[in-house]
Amino acid sequence: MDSKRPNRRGFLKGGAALAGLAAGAAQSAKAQPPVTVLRAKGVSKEQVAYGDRSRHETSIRTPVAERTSPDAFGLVFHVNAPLQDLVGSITPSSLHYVATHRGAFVPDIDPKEHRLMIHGMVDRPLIFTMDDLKRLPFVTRQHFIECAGNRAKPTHMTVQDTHGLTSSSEWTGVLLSDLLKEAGVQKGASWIVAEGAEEVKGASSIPLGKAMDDCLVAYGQNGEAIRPQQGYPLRLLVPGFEGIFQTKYLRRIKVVEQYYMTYNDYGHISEDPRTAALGNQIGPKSVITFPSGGQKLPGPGFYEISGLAWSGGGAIRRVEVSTDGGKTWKDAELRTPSYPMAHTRFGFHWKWDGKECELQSRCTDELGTVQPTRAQVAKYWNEPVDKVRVRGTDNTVFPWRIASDGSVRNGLA
Ligand SMILES: Nc1nc2c(c(=O)[nH]1)N[C@H]1C(S)=C(S)[C@@H](COP(=O)(O)O)O[C@H]1N2
Ligand SMILES: [Mo]
Repeated sequence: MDSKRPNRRGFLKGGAALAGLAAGAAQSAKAQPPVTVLRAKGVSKEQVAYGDRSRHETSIRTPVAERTSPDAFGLVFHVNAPLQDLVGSITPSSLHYVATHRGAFVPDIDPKEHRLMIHGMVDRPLIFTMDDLKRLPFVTRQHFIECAGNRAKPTHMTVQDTHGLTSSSEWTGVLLSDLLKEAGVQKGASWIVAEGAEEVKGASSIPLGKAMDDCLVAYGQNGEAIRPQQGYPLRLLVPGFEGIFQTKYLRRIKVVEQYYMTYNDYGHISEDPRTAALGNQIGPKSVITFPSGGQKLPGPGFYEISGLAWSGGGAIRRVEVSTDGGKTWKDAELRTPSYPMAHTRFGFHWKWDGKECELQSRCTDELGTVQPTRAQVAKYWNEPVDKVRVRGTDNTVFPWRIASDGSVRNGLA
Protein backbone atom coordinates (compact mmCIF):
# COMPACT_ATOMS: atom_id res chain seq x y z
CA MET A 1 0.00 0.00 0.00
CA ASP A 2 2.85 2.35 0.91
CA SER A 3 4.46 2.08 -2.52
CA LYS A 4 1.24 3.30 -4.12
CA ARG A 5 1.06 6.38 -1.94
CA PRO A 6 1.98 9.65 -3.59
CA ASN A 7 5.28 10.92 -2.23
CA ARG A 8 4.74 13.86 0.09
CA ARG A 9 8.24 15.33 -0.43
CA GLY A 10 7.83 15.06 -4.16
CA PHE A 11 4.79 17.27 -3.91
CA LEU A 12 6.47 19.86 -1.78
CA LYS A 13 9.71 19.98 -3.81
CA GLY A 14 8.45 20.21 -7.28
CA GLY A 15 5.68 20.48 -9.76
CA ALA A 16 4.79 23.63 -11.63
CA ALA A 17 1.58 23.70 -9.63
CA LEU A 18 3.49 24.39 -6.44
CA ALA A 19 5.99 26.86 -7.90
CA GLY A 20 4.14 29.90 -6.65
CA LEU A 21 3.64 28.50 -3.19
CA ALA A 22 7.30 27.42 -2.89
CA ALA A 23 8.59 30.83 -4.02
CA GLY A 24 6.47 32.50 -1.40
CA ALA A 25 7.84 30.22 1.29
CA ALA A 26 11.47 30.88 0.23
CA GLN A 27 10.94 34.61 0.29
CA SER A 28 9.50 34.70 3.76
CA ALA A 29 12.36 32.49 5.00
CA LYS A 30 14.91 35.16 3.91
CA ALA A 31 12.92 38.19 4.97
CA GLN A 32 11.80 38.88 8.50
CA PRO A 33 8.34 37.60 9.29
CA PRO A 34 5.83 40.44 9.58
CA VAL A 35 5.73 41.78 13.08
CA THR A 36 2.58 40.95 14.96
CA VAL A 37 1.64 43.78 17.22
CA LEU A 38 0.78 42.27 20.55
CA ARG A 39 -1.81 44.36 22.23
CA ALA A 40 -1.96 43.86 25.92
CA LYS A 41 -5.44 42.59 26.54
CA GLY A 42 -6.93 42.09 29.92
CA VAL A 43 -7.45 38.42 30.63
CA SER A 44 -10.35 37.75 32.92
CA LYS A 45 -10.11 35.46 35.91
CA GLU A 46 -12.66 33.25 34.19
CA GLN A 47 -10.44 32.86 31.12
CA VAL A 48 -7.47 31.95 33.26
CA ALA A 49 -9.60 29.41 35.11
CA TYR A 50 -11.24 27.86 32.01
CA GLY A 51 -9.80 28.74 28.60
CA ASP A 52 -11.53 30.10 25.53
CA ARG A 53 -10.55 29.78 21.90
CA SER A 54 -8.97 32.75 20.10
CA ARG A 55 -11.39 35.56 19.31
CA HIS A 56 -10.24 35.15 15.69
CA GLU A 57 -11.83 31.68 15.53
CA THR A 58 -15.48 32.06 14.65
CA SER A 59 -16.69 28.57 13.70
CA ILE A 60 -20.18 27.90 15.07
CA ARG A 61 -22.96 25.34 15.06
CA THR A 62 -25.97 26.18 12.92
CA PRO A 63 -29.61 25.03 13.02
CA VAL A 64 -30.64 22.41 10.46
CA ALA A 65 -31.88 24.21 7.36
CA GLU A 66 -35.38 22.73 7.58
CA ARG A 67 -36.10 23.68 11.17
CA THR A 68 -34.62 26.75 12.81
CA SER A 69 -33.74 27.01 16.49
CA PRO A 70 -35.06 28.19 18.77
CA ASP A 71 -38.57 27.77 17.37
CA ALA A 72 -41.69 29.79 18.26
CA PHE A 73 -41.90 27.91 21.56
CA GLY A 74 -38.29 28.64 22.43
CA LEU A 75 -37.30 25.03 21.84
CA VAL A 76 -33.98 24.06 20.37
CA PHE A 77 -34.04 21.76 17.37
CA HIS A 78 -31.21 19.88 15.73
CA VAL A 79 -28.03 21.91 15.45
CA ASN A 80 -25.29 20.96 12.96
CA ALA A 81 -21.56 20.67 13.68
CA PRO A 82 -19.34 22.81 11.39
CA LEU A 83 -17.56 19.86 9.73
CA GLN A 84 -15.88 22.16 7.18
CA ASP A 85 -13.87 23.85 9.95
CA LEU A 86 -12.78 20.76 11.89
CA VAL A 87 -9.37 19.08 11.71
CA GLY A 88 -8.37 15.65 13.01
CA SER A 89 -11.05 13.25 14.12
CA ILE A 90 -12.40 14.62 17.42
CA THR A 91 -15.28 17.08 17.43
CA PRO A 92 -14.64 19.78 20.06
CA SER A 93 -17.34 19.41 22.73
CA SER A 94 -18.49 22.99 22.16
CA LEU A 95 -19.14 22.18 18.48
CA HIS A 96 -20.70 18.70 18.93
CA TYR A 97 -24.01 18.48 17.07
CA VAL A 98 -27.08 18.62 19.30
CA ALA A 99 -30.38 16.84 18.73
CA THR A 100 -33.82 17.89 19.79
CA HIS A 101 -34.70 17.70 23.42
CA ARG A 102 -38.30 16.86 22.98
CA GLY A 103 -40.52 19.21 24.90
CA ALA A 104 -37.77 20.23 27.28
CA PHE A 105 -34.73 22.40 27.59
CA VAL A 106 -31.41 20.86 28.49
CA PRO A 107 -32.05 19.52 31.98
CA ASP A 108 -29.93 21.02 34.75
CA ILE A 109 -28.93 17.94 36.72
CA ASP A 110 -27.03 18.04 39.99
CA PRO A 111 -24.65 15.06 39.78
CA LYS A 112 -24.90 14.58 43.54
CA GLU A 113 -28.63 13.96 43.16
CA HIS A 114 -28.39 11.84 40.02
CA ARG A 115 -28.97 8.09 40.19
CA LEU A 116 -28.83 5.23 37.69
CA MET A 117 -31.19 2.35 38.38
CA ILE A 118 -30.81 -1.09 36.80
CA HIS A 119 -33.86 -3.25 37.28
CA GLY A 120 -36.38 -5.49 35.54
CA MET A 121 -35.34 -9.06 34.81
CA VAL A 122 -32.30 -9.05 37.09
CA ASP A 123 -31.44 -10.94 40.29
CA ARG A 124 -30.30 -7.81 42.15
CA PRO A 125 -31.82 -4.46 41.17
CA LEU A 126 -29.12 -1.81 41.67
CA ILE A 127 -29.01 1.95 42.14
CA PHE A 128 -25.74 3.79 41.48
CA THR A 129 -24.69 7.29 42.43
CA MET A 130 -22.19 9.07 40.19
CA ASP A 131 -19.51 8.41 42.82
CA ASP A 132 -20.39 4.69 42.80
CA LEU A 133 -19.96 4.58 39.03
CA LYS A 134 -16.63 6.39 39.14
CA ARG A 135 -15.23 3.80 41.56
CA LEU A 136 -15.72 1.05 38.98
CA PRO A 137 -13.25 0.01 36.25
CA PHE A 138 -13.48 2.49 33.36
CA VAL A 139 -12.78 2.41 29.64
CA THR A 140 -12.00 5.31 27.29
CA ARG A 141 -13.00 4.97 23.64
CA GLN A 142 -13.56 7.17 20.62
CA HIS A 143 -17.01 6.83 19.09
CA PHE A 144 -19.11 8.82 16.69
CA ILE A 145 -22.78 9.64 17.15
CA GLU A 146 -25.01 10.34 14.16
CA CYS A 147 -28.65 11.31 13.97
CA ALA A 148 -30.82 9.32 11.56
CA GLY A 149 -31.92 12.69 10.21
CA ASN A 150 -28.43 13.37 8.85
CA ARG A 151 -29.33 13.31 5.17
CA ALA A 152 -28.07 15.46 2.32
CA LYS A 153 -30.65 17.37 0.30
CA PRO A 154 -30.11 19.12 -3.06
CA THR A 155 -30.99 22.45 -1.40
CA HIS A 156 -28.17 22.18 1.15
CA MET A 157 -25.26 24.57 0.64
CA THR A 158 -22.45 23.41 2.94
CA VAL A 159 -21.13 20.17 4.42
CA GLN A 160 -22.46 21.48 7.74
CA ASP A 161 -25.96 21.33 6.19
CA THR A 162 -25.51 18.01 4.38
CA HIS A 163 -23.59 16.01 7.03
CA GLY A 164 -23.41 18.10 10.23
CA LEU A 165 -25.58 15.83 12.40
CA THR A 166 -22.63 13.64 13.32
CA SER A 167 -19.77 14.17 15.76
CA SER A 168 -17.05 12.05 17.31
CA SER A 169 -15.70 12.24 20.85
CA GLU A 170 -13.47 10.41 23.25
CA TRP A 171 -15.89 8.95 25.80
CA THR A 172 -15.03 7.61 29.26
CA GLY A 173 -17.26 5.47 31.41
CA VAL A 174 -18.17 2.02 32.66
CA LEU A 175 -19.03 -0.89 30.40
CA LEU A 176 -22.76 -1.55 30.60
CA SER A 177 -21.97 -5.28 30.55
CA ASP A 178 -20.12 -4.89 33.90
CA LEU A 179 -23.21 -3.29 35.48
CA LEU A 180 -25.55 -5.89 34.00
CA LYS A 181 -23.35 -8.77 35.21
CA GLU A 182 -23.33 -7.19 38.67
CA ALA A 183 -27.14 -7.07 38.58
CA GLY A 184 -27.39 -10.62 37.20
CA VAL A 185 -29.47 -10.81 34.03
CA GLN A 186 -32.19 -13.45 34.27
CA LYS A 187 -32.97 -16.17 31.76
CA GLY A 188 -35.45 -15.10 29.10
CA ALA A 189 -34.35 -11.48 29.06
CA SER A 190 -33.58 -10.25 25.54
CA TRP A 191 -33.82 -6.43 25.45
CA ILE A 192 -33.01 -3.44 27.62
CA VAL A 193 -34.92 -0.18 27.73
CA ALA A 194 -32.75 2.86 28.49
CA GLU A 195 -34.44 6.01 29.79
CA GLY A 196 -33.25 9.58 30.23
CA ALA A 197 -34.22 11.98 32.99
CA GLU A 198 -35.87 14.79 31.05
CA GLU A 199 -39.52 15.37 30.34
CA VAL A 200 -40.05 13.09 27.38
CA LYS A 201 -37.32 10.70 28.43
CA GLY A 202 -35.55 9.72 25.20
CA ALA A 203 -36.16 6.02 25.86
CA SER A 204 -34.95 3.34 23.49
CA SER A 205 -35.10 -0.47 23.30
CA ILE A 206 -31.72 -2.06 22.65
CA PRO A 207 -31.01 -5.77 22.05
CA LEU A 208 -29.45 -7.43 25.10
CA GLY A 209 -26.65 -8.78 22.88
CA LYS A 210 -25.57 -5.24 22.04
CA ALA A 211 -25.94 -4.14 25.67
CA MET A 212 -23.59 -6.96 26.77
CA ASP A 213 -21.14 -6.24 23.97
CA ASP A 214 -19.69 -2.71 23.80
CA CYS A 215 -22.19 -0.23 25.28
CA LEU A 216 -20.78 2.41 27.57
CA VAL A 217 -22.35 4.23 30.51
CA ALA A 218 -20.33 7.39 29.95
CA TYR A 219 -19.60 10.33 32.24
CA GLY A 220 -16.56 11.72 30.39
CA GLN A 221 -16.27 13.45 27.01
CA ASN A 222 -13.00 14.68 25.53
CA GLY A 223 -11.17 14.67 28.84
CA GLU A 224 -13.79 16.31 31.06
CA ALA A 225 -17.33 15.73 32.24
CA ILE A 226 -19.93 15.24 29.49
CA ARG A 227 -21.41 18.59 28.46
CA PRO A 228 -25.03 19.29 29.45
CA GLN A 229 -26.11 19.28 25.79
CA GLN A 230 -24.54 15.83 25.39
CA GLY A 231 -26.27 14.32 28.44
CA TYR A 232 -24.57 15.49 31.66
CA PRO A 233 -23.93 13.78 33.96
CA LEU A 234 -24.46 10.36 32.34
CA ARG A 235 -25.28 9.04 28.90
CA LEU A 236 -25.55 5.67 27.25
CA LEU A 237 -23.34 5.06 24.24
CA VAL A 238 -24.44 2.34 21.87
CA PRO A 239 -21.52 2.40 19.44
CA GLY A 240 -22.52 2.45 15.79
CA PHE A 241 -26.27 2.59 16.42
CA GLU A 242 -28.36 5.57 15.30
CA GLY A 243 -28.27 8.67 17.46
CA ILE A 244 -31.69 8.04 18.96
CA PHE A 245 -30.31 5.05 20.94
CA GLN A 246 -27.63 7.17 22.65
CA THR A 247 -29.77 8.04 25.68
CA LYS A 248 -28.71 11.26 27.41
CA TYR A 249 -29.31 12.03 31.11
CA LEU A 250 -29.40 8.26 31.62
CA ARG A 251 -31.26 7.35 34.79
CA ARG A 252 -32.80 3.92 34.26
CA ILE A 253 -32.09 0.69 32.47
CA LYS A 254 -34.77 -1.93 32.55
CA VAL A 255 -33.97 -5.47 31.47
CA VAL A 256 -36.99 -6.88 29.65
CA GLU A 257 -38.19 -9.88 27.68
CA GLN A 258 -39.33 -8.10 24.53
CA TYR A 259 -39.02 -4.95 22.46
CA TYR A 260 -40.76 -2.06 24.21
CA MET A 261 -42.61 0.58 22.22
CA THR A 262 -41.39 3.96 23.44
CA TYR A 263 -41.94 7.55 22.38
CA ASN A 264 -38.78 7.27 20.28
CA ASP A 265 -40.30 4.52 18.15
CA TYR A 266 -42.87 6.86 16.72
CA GLY A 267 -42.05 7.10 13.04
CA HIS A 268 -38.89 5.17 13.64
CA ILE A 269 -39.73 1.53 13.19
CA SER A 270 -41.36 -0.04 10.18
CA GLU A 271 -43.42 -3.05 9.26
CA ASP A 272 -41.18 -3.53 6.24
CA PRO A 273 -38.46 -5.83 7.60
CA ARG A 274 -35.90 -4.38 5.19
CA THR A 275 -36.55 -0.86 6.48
CA ALA A 276 -36.70 -2.02 10.10
CA ALA A 277 -33.36 -3.79 9.74
CA LEU A 278 -31.76 -0.47 8.79
CA GLY A 279 -32.99 1.05 12.03
CA ASN A 280 -30.04 0.48 14.31
CA GLN A 281 -26.62 0.21 12.79
CA ILE A 282 -25.25 3.02 10.68
CA GLY A 283 -23.65 1.91 7.42
CA PRO A 284 -20.20 2.98 6.20
CA LYS A 285 -20.25 6.68 5.34
CA SER A 286 -17.76 9.33 4.30
CA VAL A 287 -17.74 12.91 3.12
CA ILE A 288 -15.17 15.36 1.79
CA THR A 289 -14.96 18.38 4.10
CA PHE A 290 -12.39 20.26 1.99
CA PRO A 291 -13.09 21.41 -0.61
CA SER A 292 -16.79 21.56 0.20
CA GLY A 293 -19.92 23.58 -0.51
CA GLY A 294 -19.61 27.36 -0.23
CA GLN A 295 -15.79 27.31 -0.40
CA LYS A 296 -13.76 28.59 -3.35
CA LEU A 297 -10.42 27.34 -4.67
CA PRO A 298 -8.23 30.37 -5.48
CA GLY A 299 -6.86 28.78 -8.69
CA PRO A 300 -5.44 25.64 -10.27
CA GLY A 301 -2.67 23.80 -8.44
CA PHE A 302 -2.04 21.57 -5.47
CA TYR A 303 -4.72 20.94 -2.87
CA GLU A 304 -5.09 18.47 -0.07
CA ILE A 305 -8.54 16.94 -0.18
CA SER A 306 -9.64 16.16 3.38
CA GLY A 307 -12.63 14.39 4.83
CA LEU A 308 -14.18 12.10 7.42
CA ALA A 309 -15.21 8.45 7.25
CA TRP A 310 -17.09 6.35 9.82
CA SER A 311 -19.16 3.19 10.10
CA GLY A 312 -21.50 1.54 12.57
CA GLY A 313 -20.03 -1.79 11.44
CA GLY A 314 -16.54 -1.24 12.87
CA ALA A 315 -13.28 0.48 11.97
CA ILE A 316 -12.72 2.19 8.63
CA ARG A 317 -10.29 0.13 6.56
CA ARG A 318 -10.17 2.08 3.30
CA VAL A 319 -11.24 5.39 1.79
CA GLU A 320 -11.13 6.09 -1.94
CA VAL A 321 -11.49 9.43 -3.68
CA SER A 322 -12.75 10.14 -7.19
CA THR A 323 -12.02 13.45 -8.90
CA ASP A 324 -13.98 12.55 -12.04
CA GLY A 325 -17.49 12.06 -10.72
CA GLY A 326 -17.10 8.41 -9.75
CA LYS A 327 -15.54 7.04 -12.97
CA THR A 328 -12.15 6.24 -11.42
CA TRP A 329 -11.09 5.87 -7.80
CA LYS A 330 -7.77 6.15 -5.96
CA ASP A 331 -6.89 5.26 -2.37
CA ALA A 332 -6.81 8.12 0.11
CA GLU A 333 -4.59 7.98 3.19
CA LEU A 334 -6.10 7.42 6.64
CA ARG A 335 -4.60 10.26 8.68
CA THR A 336 -5.91 9.31 12.13
CA PRO A 337 -6.06 5.89 13.80
CA SER A 338 -9.19 4.08 12.61
CA TYR A 339 -10.97 3.12 15.80
CA PRO A 340 -14.16 1.03 15.63
CA MET A 341 -17.27 3.21 15.20
CA ALA A 342 -15.32 6.47 15.26
CA HIS A 343 -14.70 9.27 12.78
CA THR A 344 -11.49 8.68 10.84
CA ARG A 345 -9.79 11.53 8.95
CA PHE A 346 -8.58 10.91 5.41
CA GLY A 347 -6.38 12.99 3.15
CA PHE A 348 -5.66 12.89 -0.59
CA HIS A 349 -3.11 14.83 -2.67
CA TRP A 350 -4.79 16.51 -5.63
CA LYS A 351 -3.63 18.73 -8.43
CA TRP A 352 -6.56 20.69 -9.80
CA ASP A 353 -6.21 21.51 -13.50
CA GLY A 354 -8.71 24.36 -13.30
CA LYS A 355 -11.44 22.45 -15.18
CA GLU A 356 -14.93 21.68 -13.93
CA CYS A 357 -15.00 18.40 -12.04
CA GLU A 358 -16.80 16.40 -9.36
CA LEU A 359 -15.23 15.11 -6.15
CA GLN A 360 -16.54 12.07 -4.29
CA SER A 361 -15.35 9.79 -1.51
CA ARG A 362 -16.34 6.27 -0.56
CA CYS A 363 -15.22 4.12 2.33
CA THR A 364 -15.03 0.46 3.28
CA ASP A 365 -15.30 -0.77 6.87
CA GLU A 366 -13.72 -3.75 8.58
CA LEU A 367 -16.66 -5.97 7.64
CA GLY A 368 -15.81 -5.25 4.00
CA THR A 369 -19.01 -3.25 3.51
CA VAL A 370 -18.57 -0.50 0.91
CA GLN A 371 -20.43 2.82 1.10
CA PRO A 372 -23.16 2.66 -1.57
CA THR A 373 -23.93 5.16 -4.31
CA ARG A 374 -27.35 6.80 -4.56
CA ALA A 375 -27.86 4.87 -7.79
CA GLN A 376 -27.31 1.56 -5.99
CA VAL A 377 -29.76 2.49 -3.25
CA ALA A 378 -32.33 3.63 -5.80
CA LYS A 379 -31.97 0.34 -7.68
CA TYR A 380 -32.43 -1.63 -4.46
CA TRP A 381 -35.69 0.19 -3.62
CA ASN A 382 -36.72 0.31 -7.27
CA GLU A 383 -37.10 4.09 -7.29
CA PRO A 384 -35.76 6.78 -9.64
CA VAL A 385 -32.33 7.99 -8.49
CA ASP A 386 -33.31 11.67 -8.20
CA LYS A 387 -36.39 10.79 -6.11
CA VAL A 388 -35.08 7.88 -4.06
CA ARG A 389 -36.15 7.87 -0.41
CA VAL A 390 -33.13 6.63 1.46
CA ARG A 391 -34.28 4.49 4.41
CA GLY A 392 -32.35 4.43 7.66
CA THR A 393 -29.48 6.87 7.81
CA ASP A 394 -28.43 8.20 4.41
CA ASN A 395 -24.90 6.86 3.91
CA THR A 396 -24.74 7.31 0.13
CA VAL A 397 -21.66 8.61 -1.70
CA PHE A 398 -21.85 12.40 -1.83
CA PRO A 399 -20.62 14.63 -4.69
CA TRP A 400 -19.12 18.14 -4.60
CA ARG A 401 -18.98 19.95 -7.94
CA ILE A 402 -16.04 22.27 -8.62
CA ALA A 403 -16.76 24.99 -11.20
CA SER A 404 -14.00 26.42 -13.39
CA ASP A 405 -13.91 29.55 -11.20
CA GLY A 406 -13.06 27.30 -8.23
CA SER A 407 -16.40 27.61 -6.47
CA VAL A 408 -17.74 24.44 -4.84
CA ARG A 409 -21.39 23.42 -4.99
CA ASN A 410 -23.60 20.55 -3.80
CA GLY A 411 -23.43 17.93 -6.56
CA LEU A 412 -26.99 16.72 -5.86
CA ALA A 413 -28.39 20.11 -6.90
N1 LIG B 1 -32.57 11.86 26.97
C1 LIG B 1 -32.50 12.06 25.65
N2 LIG B 1 -31.58 11.36 24.96
C2 LIG B 1 -31.46 11.52 23.62
C3 LIG B 1 -32.33 12.41 22.91
C4 LIG B 1 -33.30 13.13 23.67
O1 LIG B 1 -34.06 13.93 23.14
N3 LIG B 1 -33.34 12.93 25.03
N4 LIG B 1 -32.19 12.53 21.55
C5 LIG B 1 -31.55 11.41 20.84
C6 LIG B 1 -31.22 11.72 19.45
S1 LIG B 1 -32.50 11.74 18.34
C7 LIG B 1 -29.91 11.88 19.02
S2 LIG B 1 -29.55 12.04 17.39
C8 LIG B 1 -28.78 11.92 19.99
C9 LIG B 1 -28.01 13.21 19.84
O2 LIG B 1 -26.97 13.33 20.74
P1 LIG B 1 -26.27 14.76 20.92
O3 LIG B 1 -27.31 15.81 21.12
O4 LIG B 1 -25.32 14.59 22.06
O5 LIG B 1 -25.52 15.02 19.63
O6 LIG B 1 -29.22 11.82 21.33
C10 LIG B 1 -30.30 10.92 21.55
N5 LIG B 1 -30.52 10.80 22.96
MO1 LIG C 1 -31.58 12.00 16.23
